[in-house]
Amino acid sequence: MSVPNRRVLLAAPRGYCAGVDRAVITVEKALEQYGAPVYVRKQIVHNKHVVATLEARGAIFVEETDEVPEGALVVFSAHGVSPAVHHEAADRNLRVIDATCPLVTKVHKEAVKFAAEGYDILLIGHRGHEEVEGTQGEAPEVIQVVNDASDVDKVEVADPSKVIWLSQTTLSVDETLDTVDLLRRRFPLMTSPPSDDICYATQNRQEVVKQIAPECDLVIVVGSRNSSNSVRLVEVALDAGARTSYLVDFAHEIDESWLNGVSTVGVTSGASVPEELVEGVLEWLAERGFADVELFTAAKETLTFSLPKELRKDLRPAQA
Ligand code: 0O3
Ligand code: SF4
Repeated sequence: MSVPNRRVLLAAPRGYCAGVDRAVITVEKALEQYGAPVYVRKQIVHNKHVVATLEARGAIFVEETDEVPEGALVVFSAHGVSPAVHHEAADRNLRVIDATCPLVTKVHKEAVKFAAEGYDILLIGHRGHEEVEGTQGEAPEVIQVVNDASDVDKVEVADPSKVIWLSQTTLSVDETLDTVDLLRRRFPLMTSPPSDDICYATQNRQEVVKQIAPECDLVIVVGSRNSSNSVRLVEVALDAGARTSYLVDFAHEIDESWLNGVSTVGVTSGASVPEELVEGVLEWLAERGFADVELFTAAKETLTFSLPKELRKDLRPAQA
């Protein structure tokens, strides 16, 4: 039932990016091809529902490779791993399928290249996040993590003319540029990454939220608490003028009171979120008079990635 003056602005793009799609399909196809159990180091992507669904099909999620039986199959998550993790897996004779997103691998390669050229690398990102640990592990002796503005003054470099900043792929674009400005005040000769490290999907999801937020009394972001890119969407919505914004994994987590005095609700989802969860939110809203849904598109996405080579070699051509 739609009620006059109540509407939903549905953001596009939202939900799965190319790297998440590839990683989730990798685990599904590994289960089909080799049978359960398939071990997965860390959550394949940071989404409760995805992890629970794959678990129900026979995936076993572990924190570290030493929890995987010798010789078993392990998938590395989309967020990437350090070379040390590859070595640990080889030491245990594990069969590895690496589902690291190619856009995360791109940042790893930048880290290796600039470390070899003698740069100090300032990696802007969240300390403790898997992606940051993986990238830092490529050259730990020359990579310092800059978690936020408060870290800028703590950075120490060997040669201020040989410094480069790199970043995690899922940060707030605006906040990162602010941190870069602060770093540049300390290191005016600092080099920038050869291309954007914050990936196309992160940027597009933030851009559309920025465009709809000023019109929204409430923005609901579907995503999990440990999903960096999803959490950033709530922050971006509030910064861009949404009156309120909340992150929910599922429709049943929405609080009825959030709708008090609300006429326009923005809806979006993080890069690790299956569309069925957004559909659940739209149904929940429609039942409360928000049945009028306007799609707001800020960009078209067409990128896809081929499956990891370790899996492709075992698949029939039609499956790969
Ligand atoms: O990195 P983040 O916490 O946002 O991870 P998600 O939610 O799994 O989304 C996919 C992003 C990714 C694999 C690294 O870029
Ligand atoms: Fe890859 Fe970007 Fe998706 Fe991360 S958010 S998995 S970098 S496409």
